[in-house]
This record gives sequence, structure tokens and C-alpha cells, in this order.
Amino acid sequence: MDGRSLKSLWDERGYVVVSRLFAAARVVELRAICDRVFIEWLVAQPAPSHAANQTNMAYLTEPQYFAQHPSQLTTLLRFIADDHVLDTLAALGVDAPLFHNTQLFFEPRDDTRAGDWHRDQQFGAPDAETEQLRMHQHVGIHAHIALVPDDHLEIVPGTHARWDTAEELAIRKGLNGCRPDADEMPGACRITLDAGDAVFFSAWSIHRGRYVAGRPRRTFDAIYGAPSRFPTWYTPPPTCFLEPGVLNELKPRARAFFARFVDTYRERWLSGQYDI
Ligand SMILES: O=C(O)CCC(=O)C(=O)O
Repeated sequence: MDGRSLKSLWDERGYVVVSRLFAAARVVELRAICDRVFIEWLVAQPAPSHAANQTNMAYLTEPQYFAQHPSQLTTLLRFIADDHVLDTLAALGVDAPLFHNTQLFFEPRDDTRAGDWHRDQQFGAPDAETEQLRMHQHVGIHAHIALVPDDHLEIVPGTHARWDTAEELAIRKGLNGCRPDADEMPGACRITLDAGDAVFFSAWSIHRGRYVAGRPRRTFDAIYGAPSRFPTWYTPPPTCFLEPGVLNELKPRARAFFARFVDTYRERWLSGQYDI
């Protein structure tokens, strides 16, 4: 940090790095949960050796991972709604954050590659107008929390707040002979995290990951939004949040945070209208 407020850095760049968001002992605790869930996810895949070359898994709060480890679910929820996380989101201007989802990024087994440049709102969007509407009507913030040192994420600063230049668009959409995984994205910078550091970045900014086989990566990603009066294009699945008593052991602030999530989506979950 260079002495400027998180909010001014955020407004300018669309990302902020928070060093030592979690102390070493808490990183060990979160990593133990993520490692166990990761292994359980991997062995449950129809083709584990293929899955081992993916770059991330999602929905770490699924109840099946915690049937034998109920207290770990509470611990995981406490991390997602930790005071440091919620305080950072508030400092970025999101006072009533809405939980969205979790992911764990890991190193591919043997398939090193660069990911495609993208904005998260592009997925399933039929045209640029839809992408731009989503950008303006909704908030999407990733909190990447490194559990081992991680320099795999690249972001084009400032793109959270503007549309693509012609060159960016050509790369992102693979037009005019450009490749979406091109090395040469103008202005891109690489984010470097130590274990326990976090980067909060706008899901709407142009970004991508690089995936390096054999170099351990364990980055927990929690995704947050904000309540919006506009209809969402993606309803996250309920995972554990329809289980009775799941929030009982949380402190009031964390419980209120997840209650907002449950209240937002309960009806859609109960009628089976959600994405997976
Ligand atoms: O950190 C990464 O590997 C890329 C993250 C990303 O593209 C995303 O979460 O949308």
C-alpha cells in the first residue's frame, strides 16, 4: 500500500492487495480444510487424472464435504465472513455484501498453460450491451486469499470501470487473429501474494490466471456481490445454506451476512431455480 485509501486505489485500479489479511496460524487452518475438500472433490470426479489438470474447483461449502467434519464448516464460514474481509469490503464501498460463491485454485498436474483473458460478466452474455449492463447493475468482487505464495493472477488495472479498447477486445474475444490467452495484453500487471495475503479485485475487470504444473498453488477465492434491484443472471446453488442450524455457531455479524444471502435466494432455491 502506498498510503492512499483502499477506496481510492480500488476506484482507480479495480483491485487492492491486503498484506497479511490472515496470520500464519489461520492460513494453516484454512489450508487444512481446503486441502481436505480438494482431495475429496478430486477422488469423486469421474476422471480424477483429468480433473487434476483443471485449475480450480467451486462450491467448497457443499454439505457433503462436512458430514464428518461439521465444525470445519463453521470455521470455513467464519473465514468467508471474517471481520477483516467484511471490513475490507466496507472500505471498498460495499457495506452490505452479498455472498456469492467459493472456489479453490490449484496447480494443474502436468498441463502448464495460460488462461484466457476475460471479464466474469461475459459468460453467457450474448452481446456487449448485456455485458455492459451487468457491469453497471451489479457488483462482483473476488477475494483471492493465498494459502501458499501465488503470482498467477494478472489484471488490467482500471478496466473494472471502463469498456475495452479495440486491442483488449480483440484479445478477449479472439478477434482479428488474436488469441484470448495472448501474452501481450497492454497494461496488464501480475499480482504477487505471500501466504496470508489477499487481493480483492473486480470480477468485471479484464483478468486471467496462468497455470503452472508442479508449482503448488492453493488460493482460496470467495466471491461477493451486493444487493441489486436488477434481476441477476446467475443464482448460486444453496450448497449448505438450507441445512438447519448451519449459521447457529456464527457471531451476529457473520450470521447476518449469510442470512442476507439465504433471504435473497431461498425462494429460488426451494423452487429449484438456481445455477450449478
Ligand atoms: O486466479 C486465477 O487463476 C484466475 C481467476 C479468475 O479468472 C476468476 O476467478 O475469474
